[in-house]
Amino acid sequence: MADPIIAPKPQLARRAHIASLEQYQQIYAASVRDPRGFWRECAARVDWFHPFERTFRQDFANAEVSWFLGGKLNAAHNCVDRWLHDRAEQTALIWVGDEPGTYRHISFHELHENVGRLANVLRAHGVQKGDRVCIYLPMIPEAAYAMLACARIGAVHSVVFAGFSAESLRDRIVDADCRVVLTANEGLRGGKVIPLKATVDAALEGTAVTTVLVKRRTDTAVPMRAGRDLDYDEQVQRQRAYCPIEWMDSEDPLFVLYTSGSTGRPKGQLHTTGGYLVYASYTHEIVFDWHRGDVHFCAADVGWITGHSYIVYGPLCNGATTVMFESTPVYPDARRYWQVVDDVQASIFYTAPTALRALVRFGDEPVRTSSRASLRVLGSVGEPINPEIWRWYHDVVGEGRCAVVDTWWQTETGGILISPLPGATPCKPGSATFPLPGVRPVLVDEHGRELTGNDVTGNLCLVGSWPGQARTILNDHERFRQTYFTTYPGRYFTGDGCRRDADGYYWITGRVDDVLNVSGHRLGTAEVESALVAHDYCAEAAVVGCPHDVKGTGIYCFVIRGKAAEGHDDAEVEDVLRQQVRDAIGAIATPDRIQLVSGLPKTRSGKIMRRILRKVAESRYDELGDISTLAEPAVVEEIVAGHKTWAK
Ligand code: 7RM
Repeated sequence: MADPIIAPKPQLARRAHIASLEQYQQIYAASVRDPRGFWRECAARVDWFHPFERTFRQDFANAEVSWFLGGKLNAAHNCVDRWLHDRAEQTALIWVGDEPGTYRHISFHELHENVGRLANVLRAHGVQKGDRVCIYLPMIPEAAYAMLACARIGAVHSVVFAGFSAESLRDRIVDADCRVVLTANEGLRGGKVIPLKATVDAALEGTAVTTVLVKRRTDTAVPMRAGRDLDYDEQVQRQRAYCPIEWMDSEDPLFVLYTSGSTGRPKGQLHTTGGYLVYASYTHEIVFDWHRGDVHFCAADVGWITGHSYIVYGPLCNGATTVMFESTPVYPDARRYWQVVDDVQASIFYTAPTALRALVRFGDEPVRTSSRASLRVLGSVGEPINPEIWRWYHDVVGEGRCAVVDTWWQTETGGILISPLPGATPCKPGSATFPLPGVRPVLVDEHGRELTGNDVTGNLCLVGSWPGQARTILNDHERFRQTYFTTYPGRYFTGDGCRRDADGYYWITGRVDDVLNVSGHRLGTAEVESALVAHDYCAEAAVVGCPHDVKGTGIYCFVIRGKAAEGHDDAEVEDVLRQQVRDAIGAIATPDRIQLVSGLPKTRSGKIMRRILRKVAESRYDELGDISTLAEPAVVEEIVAGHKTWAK
């Protein structure tokens, strides 16, 4: 049966930047015919201190791309100063606090002052162009000030999601060699207190950090180490509001952001100034069909790329009003998002399917109590959106009037690559539809052969660079090249599987590597495994994904007990190991199931057959395939039996 198609709403098309499928197709065709011309024109949307001389250079064999060469600009100038002449009193940032009804409106003028003062504080503490600064803050305006203050003076920010553990934080601080950390005494989310400063204290042992700036978010006094820790407010009060701008080369780094891969520790993806900014602002405008005056509400956390590109840089670079939401979708109850939408009169709302799946369980009533009349565009990001959830988003949240944009992209891509456009694209629920202008996806089979034509399934690659592409992995360019450019030479490999249907629509099928997508967050199975084996209750571990109603993918761990676990009952061992993973990585990595086993399915050469474990975790016992090559085929029976008792 053919998939149903939802046509773009005429009332959206009437005023849209890209207002019909034909117009999209024309722009797209022109963009791939003449990428240099297309991106040169596109780059005019940002303010250049000095114009660029060359649009781009690309050498995928060496994993080298550069954009807008020779140009000079500053991201904070573009996000703040640039708007002072005509919208100084317009709200730049609406902060939505954890407690319902808590709002703060920060104008571009105030944003300028806050960023300037903080930039001067950083300078006063020796931060110079190119230095890395770690930001471990909750969702408070200071997180945006911190990012922009770094950008203003040419420092490279490394935002670490405030849900990560001390150990994860330390790894990132050490890897990026940060000397300065910005944090808060505590965070507040869903009425719960998060002890951020205590986590920072634990993380800093043995690092080179000299300065910690501590913002007071709650009334709790926290221990401050003399000579290292400083009160944020005291420091900014001492500085003047104006801080001169450091003009950056297009290819000077703007930020590093860590993301999980299939092997080893998370990698620091490095984004540079010119290309990233052009791409974040362009995609923000066309994908959400943003117009001046629209309030943009992206419910992500600034600790992820979605927050970087679509809370801070994209919207602010367009002079938009952007919302920063400190709370959760269910605090104090499931009406919260829609209440905020009404209160701030949001035109655009952007979240992950996992949040929608959690809300669907409460039925339509919590949605219906709100008006939502201000909404025009509903975005989805982070994981495939099930067609039923897409429908609910469209029919119930959007009351059939709003466009739903299922946006596919990655930390590495800097911005959205495949997505419908509100005024132009006929949608199929569950499909991210078509590539944005200037983006060239290809599907390849396991031999690297390009699958041309439609109705094909393969691995998703990109040919041709786009300005938002990450330039390298911090301190490890070779790993960058290996990971993304060697599997299919001449192409960037995304790690995702994808189908292009008979009508040319793209359907992302999920990761084809050992990366799990848990509630829209990336997690390497290898990371969870190393956390487990670091405990002496665990001798060996294999981690795979399992279906999960809300998270999309859950974390399923097969564990062989360590000697130290002898004499402890199963439940206790499981609890200890579950806590171990939380402590090592953070709450987002909490295992959904730990199954104690006496052996793991291995080949005779000792390689764990994950394929089998994946099938077991999905309850697909009939699809285990050939297990005769296993060293001990009998362990499979035990594993299946153990899984059945849990999954029944
Ligand atoms: C923005 C972000 C990237 C991975 C990516 C995919 C998955 C993201 C979608 C999606 C299906 C989508 N960055 N993914 N968006 N899968 N449909 N619309 O999420 O680096 O954290 O994750 O997320 O597997 O490779 S990320």
